[in-house]
Amino acid sequence: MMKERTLSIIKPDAVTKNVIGQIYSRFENAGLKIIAARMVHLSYADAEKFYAVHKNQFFFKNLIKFMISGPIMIQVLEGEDAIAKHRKLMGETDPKKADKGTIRSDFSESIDANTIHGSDAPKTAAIEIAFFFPEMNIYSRYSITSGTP
Ligand code: IDP
Ligand code: MG
Repeated sequence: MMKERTLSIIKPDAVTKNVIGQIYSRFENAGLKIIAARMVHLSYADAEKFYAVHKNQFFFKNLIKFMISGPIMIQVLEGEDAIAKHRKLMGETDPKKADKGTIRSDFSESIDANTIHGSDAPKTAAIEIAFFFPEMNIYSRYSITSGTP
């Protein structure tokens, strides 16, 4: 187990539904700390840049259109195994396949409007966090002296 950071995005469908707080509670109840946050309405160009790894996928255009359809809530989460913990809270990409009680099972309408993004590995987490937040705007609550998050 390791203290990690992950990038989490509450997508336009969930911001529209006004469930940011409900989703934040799930992070906190799972032991994850919100150490940076901002609301953003992405430009087409920035959404394309953020999702560049998917640019050859058939769903790319739809994904970009959806991600710029309204404001999103972006946060950095910190905690033990934050990446896997957050992915577990999210559930499968397709909400129809997501376990009951996961964010996507409870809030998502479709695989396109699937409520939440989460980094999938330490390397991508670092890249995605740096895309939205300079280090000076991240407020780690990990104590170096006690070694506990
Ligand atoms: P993830 O969000 O669970 O990590 P990825 O495979 O990284 O899933 O895909 C990124 C996003 O692209 C998904 O969250 C979803 O919004 C969209 N997406 C992925 N696969 C499909 C698909 O088969 N049809 C439509 N949209 C998809
Ligand atoms: Mg992904």
